[in-house]
Amino acid sequence: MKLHVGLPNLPNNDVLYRALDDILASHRLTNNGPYVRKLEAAITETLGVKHAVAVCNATIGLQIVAKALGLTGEVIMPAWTFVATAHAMEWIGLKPIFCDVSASHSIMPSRIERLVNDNTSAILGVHLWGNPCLCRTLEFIARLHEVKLFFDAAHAFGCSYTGRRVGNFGDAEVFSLHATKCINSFEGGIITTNDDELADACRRMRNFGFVNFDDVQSFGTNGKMSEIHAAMGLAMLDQFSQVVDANKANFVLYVEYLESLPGIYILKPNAHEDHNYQYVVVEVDQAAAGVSRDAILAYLHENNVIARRYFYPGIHRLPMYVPSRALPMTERLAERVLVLPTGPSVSGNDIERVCSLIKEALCK
Ligand code: T4K
Repeated sequence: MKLHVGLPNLPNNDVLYRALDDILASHRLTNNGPYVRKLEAAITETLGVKHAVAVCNATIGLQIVAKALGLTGEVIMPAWTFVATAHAMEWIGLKPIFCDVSASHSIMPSRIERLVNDNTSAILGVHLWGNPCLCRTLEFIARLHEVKLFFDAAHAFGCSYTGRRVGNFGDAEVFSLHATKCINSFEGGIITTNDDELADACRRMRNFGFVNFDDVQSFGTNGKMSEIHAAMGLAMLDQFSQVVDANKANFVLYVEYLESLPGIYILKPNAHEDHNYQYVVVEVDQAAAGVSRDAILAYLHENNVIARRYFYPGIHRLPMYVPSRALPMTERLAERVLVLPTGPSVSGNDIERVCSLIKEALCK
């Protein structure tokens, strides 16, 4: 049996089947129906944010926010992220300007200052692995340079920064509810903001620019979430705390097994903040481990553990983005990071097996 990174968490089947019956009986399948509105209300409540706008995925969500903010020219962002962050901007004619990250894997505020110029319209931070950026510092820099600030919060549902839930920082934030995320709606995304006008613009733009039945007030796209997607999101939201508990227990076990291994460092979230523990991220220091990250990865794959080297090689090294300046920390992480399987379906025995395989790989 293969162990995957990102095996979807599943809801209570009966809850979902009942919702499907209800949706079919109502004939309301999409276009801001009651399940979408209920999901949005539940998320505003959970995150303590004023507005949540459900969309079909986070990639489209990022584009809608960028359009609603009226961005032009350049957007400063990390290259150490999933390719969607940058592709979303390129696809709507904005130019990603890649900034290096710090050892915590988040965009480095001091480097942003060097990249801001007259063409910069925004900073796009990424709360990678659920670890929040230095949001307050970024808010200060954005204000100072009069540029917009938004966040790719794809990994960060339920995480907090300075005691405040992610979803409340910058002009807007965008979560992913993709199947591989800790709460999923099959596919889906959520835009959050505390700005009334921005929320209105996002709602309009996810529905072709429509306000009411036949009043098109702006350009827009089809970024709507359907009712069955929202029902899945609601069913998963009900189980969110169990998912986090299971992830956290797994994380603690991984730390226990891996901490003493030479050259294997586990990335630890800030214990004083809320976290979803949805990714178990280790860094392999080849000099200390005596073996490369890729050798460990290959050994795990040979043994049916489908660990991942997210997000190799860094977006700035992808052919469609070259030429790009060197980003030393991004390159270092791209050579070292290994993401291990977790989630409620991964047992303590599974984790023991994964860690034993890593140990064997070190001794080969
Ligand atoms: N920003 C960031 C920082 C992101 O990480 C992402 C998405 C986005 C933005 C964009 O969000 P969305 O537009 O997707 O809402 C996955 C996901 O496709 C992607 O959503 C996610 N990040 C990224 C980190 O991971 P892959 O290519 O690694 O997924 P895949 O298909 O290899 O799935 C992982 C494993 O899970 C597989 O080995 C098998 C298993 N699996 C997967 C799916 C989808 C299943 O068993 N069943 C399934 O239905 O990209």
